Amino acid sequence: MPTTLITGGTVVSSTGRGPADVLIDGETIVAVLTPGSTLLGHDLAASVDSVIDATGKYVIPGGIDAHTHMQLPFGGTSASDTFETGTRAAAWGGTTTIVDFAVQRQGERVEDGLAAWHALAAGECAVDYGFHQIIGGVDEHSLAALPTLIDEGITSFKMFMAYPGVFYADDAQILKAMQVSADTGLLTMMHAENGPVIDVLAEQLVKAGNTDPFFHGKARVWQAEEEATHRAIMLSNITGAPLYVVHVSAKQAVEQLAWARDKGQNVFGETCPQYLYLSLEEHLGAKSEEWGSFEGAKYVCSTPLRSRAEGHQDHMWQALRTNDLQMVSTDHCPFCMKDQKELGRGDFRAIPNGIGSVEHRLDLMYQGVVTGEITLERWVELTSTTPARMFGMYGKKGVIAPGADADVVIYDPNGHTSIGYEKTHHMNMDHSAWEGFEIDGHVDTVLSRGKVIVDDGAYLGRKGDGRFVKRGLSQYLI
Ligand code: DUC
Ligand code: ZN
Ligand code: ZN
Repeated sequence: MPTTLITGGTVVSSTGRGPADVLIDGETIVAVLTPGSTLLGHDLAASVDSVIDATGKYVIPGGIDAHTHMQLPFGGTSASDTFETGTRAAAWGGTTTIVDFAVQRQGERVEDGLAAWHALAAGECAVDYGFHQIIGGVDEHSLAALPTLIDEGITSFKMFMAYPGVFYADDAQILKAMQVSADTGLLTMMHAENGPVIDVLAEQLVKAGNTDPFFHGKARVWQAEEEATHRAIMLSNITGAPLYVVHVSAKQAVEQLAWARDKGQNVFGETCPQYLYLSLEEHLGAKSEEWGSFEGAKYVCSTPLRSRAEGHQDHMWQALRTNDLQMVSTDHCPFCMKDQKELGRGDFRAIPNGIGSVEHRLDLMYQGVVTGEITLERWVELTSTTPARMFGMYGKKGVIAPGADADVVIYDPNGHTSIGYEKTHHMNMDHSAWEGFEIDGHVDTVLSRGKVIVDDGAYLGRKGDGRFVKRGLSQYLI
């Protein structure tokens, strides 16, 4: 097995930082050493197959993006990144594991939905990947299938309180699924927005001629997110199911999560870079020469971008500091403007929901370190360590320690990254929602299970490098 020594860097974990050398044997980290350590009197650097000089740089565990949607069918089209293109873009950005969502729709067998997702991903991925299971049709068959997922290494499933007629689950269905969650330890993930209310508001807006992307945000009011979050919490309270609320964007929803957590409930939440940086006014309401007032379609996602004037973005950063929110994922769900977002010209309801960010999450969150929103250690915790613990991968993933997979990022705090479609873009999209963002840091080198897959501006990996990760039950529960 080839051996590698990463020397001279500062190893950063969720709990601290310090100078250390990292010794890798094949796919695994075997030692974290005081710099300059020798092995039985031998110079280590001279004994290994390769040495990576990380002087002046941070050495961190590879990023884990626990919320992606490669190739997701949505609104009459499909997310534009394949597992091949999306995981390669993830690698460029220092994300070495993704957890994507296998889909089961009403009337379909869970096993078939899962098998279809395996077929899409197998042999295609640049980095390791796991799955959550979307349950789009809660019925006696899907409920019976849920416990069998654990042996498949799928220990979390998502339901939707939004999208009536598509993925929507009503309270009775959610209650039944949560009872299975409580019995088995499967983690219930929730899209918490009151879909029936949103659909009425959206229809009224369109009838009144308010069809621009901006009104996507107007229809998806924060009250619908707060209410659904509260309801999900109460259903979790009744059943004892552990609950993880995805893509939280409203400060009032965070307050609900904080309230439940203060009472000792196993309730967790993630937010996404778009809810930290982008806003209803500036982005959903954007206009451009090329797209006119349809420019905002680039930013149509659900939950929606929120008003900066109402203070949601600042509240998200605060919640990340106080652990009212535990993680940052991307909800990577890319669509091109041409032929995809364009489907919703004249009716915002037909714009496929999603933003592509899998490539930029580590950088965007590092900028929060630079601006003082979070600490360096919290950066690692939010983007790698907690995702590993939350979704049952910790030990192998999310940490630089003996026995862990050698998923390592060497990050240069003196480097710079200019995000832009023409400059640093590898996602399969015809635009970037992050155009013009400047990051005071740079992903220099990425190792995935010991193999250097990105180095000095070159991609050195191959499709098929990534393996399916069988996950255990959550390691984050109270
Ligand atoms: N929810 C997601 O998590 N992703 C894409 C669309 C949605 O509503
Ligand atoms: Zn969702
Ligand atoms: Zn999603």
